[in-house]
Amino acid sequence: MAGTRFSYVKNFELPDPMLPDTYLVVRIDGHGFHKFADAHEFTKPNDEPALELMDTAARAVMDEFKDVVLAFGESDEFSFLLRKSCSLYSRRQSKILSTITSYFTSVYVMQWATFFPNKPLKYPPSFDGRIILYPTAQHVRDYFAWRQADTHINNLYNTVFWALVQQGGESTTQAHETLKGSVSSGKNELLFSRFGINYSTLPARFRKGSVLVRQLVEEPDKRPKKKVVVLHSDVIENEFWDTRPEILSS
Ligand code: DGT
Ligand code: MG
Ligand code: MG
Ligand code: MG
Ligand code: MG
Repeated sequence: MAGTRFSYVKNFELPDPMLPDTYLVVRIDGHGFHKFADAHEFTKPNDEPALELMDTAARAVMDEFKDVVLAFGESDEFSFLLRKSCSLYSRRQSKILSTITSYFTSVYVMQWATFFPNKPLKYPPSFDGRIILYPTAQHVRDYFAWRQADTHINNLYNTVFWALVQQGGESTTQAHETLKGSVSSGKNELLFSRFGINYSTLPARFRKGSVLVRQLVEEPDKRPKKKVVVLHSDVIENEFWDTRPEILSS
C-alpha cells in the first residue's frame, strides 16, 4: 500500500523505542476510582471482591504477556515488571503500554460480574498507565518496596480512620482531626485500645497488597507446571528476592 499522495502522513508517526537491557515497570491506576468506588458501594476501607477482581485482571495480563515476571497490586493500581531483556513489540513504548493497559481493563470489565453478581457496572471504568525504566536491580527492588510501604501507610491510616467513623461514631472531619500528626505506633495503639483491633492480624491482602509471581505448581498426576500465583508476601526484605533470583536476573 505504498505510494499514494497521502502516505507521507505516516512520517509523522515517530518511533518510541525504550532503552535496551533496562527493566520496565508498567504501572496502571484506576481513573477517578474515588468516585467509581462510591458509585459501586465498595466497602471501606477495603473491598475484598474489588481487590480480587484487580488480582484476576493482573493474572490475566501475566498469562498473556510472558515477559511480565512480577506484579504488585494495591488499591486501584497494579505494577508489572517486564524482564530487562524483554523484546516485546521491539520495546515500543506506546505499543506495550497501551496493550497492557487495555487488556487489563477489558478483563476487569469482563470479570466484573464474577465478583459482583448483584451489582451491575454503572459506567465503564478506565485505567491510566505509565512505563518507568530502571537501570539496576536495586532500583527495581526499591520501586516495589516503595509501593508496598505505601500500601502499609495508606491501609493503617484508612483502617483507623474508618474505625473512628464506623465504630467510634466520629464524623469524617473529626476523624481527620483525631489522626492529624499521629505516627504509626500511635495509630496501632489507638486501634487496639479503642476498638480491640490488632493491626497485625488483619488480612495480609490489605496490609501487604498482592504479589503475583510465576511458580511451579504441583498437580495430581501431572508434571509440575509454572503458574501465576497470588501471594501477599513482604517484598521489602531480602528473602522474597533471594528465594526468586530469576525475577531480576533475566
Ligand atoms: P486518579 O487516580 O487521579 O484518577 O484518582 P483516584 O480517585 O483513582 O485516586 P487514587 O488512585 O489516588 O486513589 C484510589 C481511590 O480508589 C481511593 O480514593 C479510594 C478508591 N478505592 C480503592 N480501593 C478501594 C477499596 O477497596 N474500597 C473503597 N471504598 N475504595 C477504594
Ligand atoms: Mg492517581
Ligand atoms: Mg486512581
Ligand atoms: Mg491509585
Ligand atoms: Mg494494527
